[in-house]
Amino acid sequence: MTLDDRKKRTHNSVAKKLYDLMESKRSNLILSLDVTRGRDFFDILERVAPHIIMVKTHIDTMHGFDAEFIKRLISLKEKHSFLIFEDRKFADIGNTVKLQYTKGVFQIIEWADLVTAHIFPGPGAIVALRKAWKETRYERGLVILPQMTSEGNLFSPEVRDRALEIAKEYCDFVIGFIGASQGDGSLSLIRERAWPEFLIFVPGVNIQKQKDELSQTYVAPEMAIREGGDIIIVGRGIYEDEAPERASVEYKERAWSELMKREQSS
Ligand code: 5BU
Repeated sequence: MTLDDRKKRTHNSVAKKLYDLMESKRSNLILSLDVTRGRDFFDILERVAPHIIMVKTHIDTMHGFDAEFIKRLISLKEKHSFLIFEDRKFADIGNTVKLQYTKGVFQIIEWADLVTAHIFPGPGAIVALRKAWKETRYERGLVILPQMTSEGNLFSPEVRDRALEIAKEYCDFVIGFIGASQGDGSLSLIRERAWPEFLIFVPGVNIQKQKDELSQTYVAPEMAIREGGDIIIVGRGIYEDEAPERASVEYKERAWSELMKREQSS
């Protein structure tokens, strides 16, 4: 199926926008901008923004977070056409995740197009996040986790299968999955079993390294896509490079040409 065919099947407007951005920017790259100072954040984002379809944040790691940060982020989003993905990994009872999504210092629902959630607490957490979204007029979506990229993680085939079911059940809100490309076929299995419209986002992508010193594992962009990922998530491979823009172009071109190859051969 082409990206366009897949786009037509989706039930969520954020997923539609992502498909559109992929086609218009010819990119399937997300920048995971895990720098903790606003100055560095905006300096790198300004340079890399033309090449990405989304920036991924861990907003609770940002020094001096305030409303001004969000204003600046949204103005860059409008200037360069990308979406915002807060990797919050919600993992509590429904009532608590709803509060975490909508209230407090960060008020994530106000500015993040997409967020992540674990399914360990059961579907109540997903139901609650979806309910919070339905109480607004915003276009929002959710990505759930059937896998992780860290070594020794405790994810199981049971969690993977349940994630696939939950995504189908709440397909107006859940737009896809975080996938971990480990060369063992488990990511391909998710791709085969998931509806085609679901997007698979693959972190743990780095051209220089196989792992970091804190159990993160990496594959090359080509492997992430070949195994069934649609979109790669790259952090340190870009923002720690001495030329982040050049690095982002390399990741973008390698991931995009692999995706086009996959699309043509399917
Ligand atoms: P890195 O610098 O490219 O290693 O950053 C990877 C990012 O993706 C980082 O923000 C992680 O929190 C995120 N991530 C991940 O690495 N692996 C996972 O399984 C999930 C998220 Br879920």
